[in-house]
Amino acid sequence: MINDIKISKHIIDRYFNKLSSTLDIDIAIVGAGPSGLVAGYYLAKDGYKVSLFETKLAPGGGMWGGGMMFNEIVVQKKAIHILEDFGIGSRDMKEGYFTADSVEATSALINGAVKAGVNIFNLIKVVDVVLKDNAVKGLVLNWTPVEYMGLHVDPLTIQAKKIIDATGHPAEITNTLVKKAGINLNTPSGKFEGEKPMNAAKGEEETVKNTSEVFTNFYVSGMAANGVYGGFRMGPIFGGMLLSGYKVYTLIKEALSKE
Ligand code: 48F
Repeated sequence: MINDIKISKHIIDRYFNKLSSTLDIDIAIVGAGPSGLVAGYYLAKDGYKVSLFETKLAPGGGMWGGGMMFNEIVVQKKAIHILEDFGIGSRDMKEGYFTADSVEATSALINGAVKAGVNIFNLIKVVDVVLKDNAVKGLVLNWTPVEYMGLHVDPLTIQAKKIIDATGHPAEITNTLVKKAGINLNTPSGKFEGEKPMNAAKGEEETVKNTSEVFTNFYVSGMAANGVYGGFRMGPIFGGMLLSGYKVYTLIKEALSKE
């Protein structure tokens, strides 16, 4: 006979194992959009301990809705190898542009990341970072509903060797770091530059170029990288996001191999 209390017990036991094994990890990623999921996938495949925090119920970020809710995305040729790694089908649309079903693509990125070993925590909002010895050393977490309802509940903290801000357009974690700690970023001005308007060609290139360690142990990827460095937006073409996730993976792998 199915026992109601056993159902609860197994969920609670399993979740708390997952949560306590996340207290001290190699890489913590904030935001389960395409760049965060791709970075997590490759890092976990290499054997690193990776957790990813997503404030919303459903991971996937801005990829589900395609362009203006037409649930198709465009991916340029040079990023197709990443779609292939995740088993995502794409259709040649001509002139070097491919299309993919955004629901298939998003669900496959999530599934791939989880299967590779990324611990995804949805419904958890990252509200701050741990700053010690002029380096980012961890993240401060709270339940999304606590933040949403403005409840006065203190957060909990985890530590990680490397942190990725993959929060998309708002670059929320970098913003918080700059506002609260007044630090200088590795941008040309040392400041948070702010995203520029639409220019897909430039935006796509800049997303990958701007993906970098913007403060000690602290990396930006995807649209957050463009927000921090003052890059252009690009709309529903996603090759840059995928390649940015791949780039931040290579940067972190290289940095960790030297430690
Ligand atoms: O925005 P998002 O998809 O980030 P991305 O990987 O991709 C950008 C594209 O989707 C699109 C675009 C491409 O042409 O312009 O916008 O850069 O995903 C960011 C995720 O971060 C979550 C948010 O809910 C979203 O799913 N997020 C934002 N702030 C927090 C957060 C936070 N403080 N804590 C946890 N998750």
